[in-house]
Amino acid sequence: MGCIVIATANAHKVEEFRALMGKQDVDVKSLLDYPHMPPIEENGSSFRENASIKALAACNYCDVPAFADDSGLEVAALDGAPGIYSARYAPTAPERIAKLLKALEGKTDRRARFVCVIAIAVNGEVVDTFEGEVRGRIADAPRGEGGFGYDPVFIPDGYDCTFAELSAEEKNRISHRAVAFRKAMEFVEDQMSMLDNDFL
Ligand code: ITT
Repeated sequence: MGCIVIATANAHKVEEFRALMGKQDVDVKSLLDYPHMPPIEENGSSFRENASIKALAACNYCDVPAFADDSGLEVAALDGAPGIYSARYAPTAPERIAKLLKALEGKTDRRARFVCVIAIAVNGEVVDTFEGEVRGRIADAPRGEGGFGYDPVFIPDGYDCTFAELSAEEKNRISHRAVAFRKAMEFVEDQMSMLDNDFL
């Protein structure tokens, strides 16, 4: 069985990736399994750059192929904010949501999208990146207990409920992460020979 590392310390992302991986014959680790790894400085200016930085750092430190996810919420009426700063918009998830709702007070345009870029690094090199998005709108108030981050205020197009009100299976069918992940897995299946780690 091969091994890969998901270059994230976000337990919710790890859980979603594990579910997306399904029952592939691969040992999936995350940065939670490498508590002594120095923190990665995410100083890129795009989701793609930050995903690449994380994938490379994890691949080099853990010495196995790495998948990294950089993701966030872009809100049209806020010119794309919080965007790559989604995790740093405020100290905690409820505070981030409160700040977002306040910034949107009185605005009728509630359009938003979640974006995810997955970077794959193998043998010290980023081999490719894959982007996924899901479009939707920001709810007037938080609803639901599932998911994480901005899920309680994000209503995907075609739905009346928030991501936090969907089952984990449904979110994992339509999310930005799921779209990017499916593209990444198509690439991996095509390019298996590049991954010298018995990956898959
Ligand atoms: P890692 O860098 O360790 O992966 P992180 O949480 O800091 O963890 P990011 O830098 O990619 O990850 O920030 C992503 C933020 O965007 C995340 O903390 C959430 O606030 C938000 N976000 C991303 N995907 C989300 C999702 O599926 N549901 C809700 N919020 C999400």
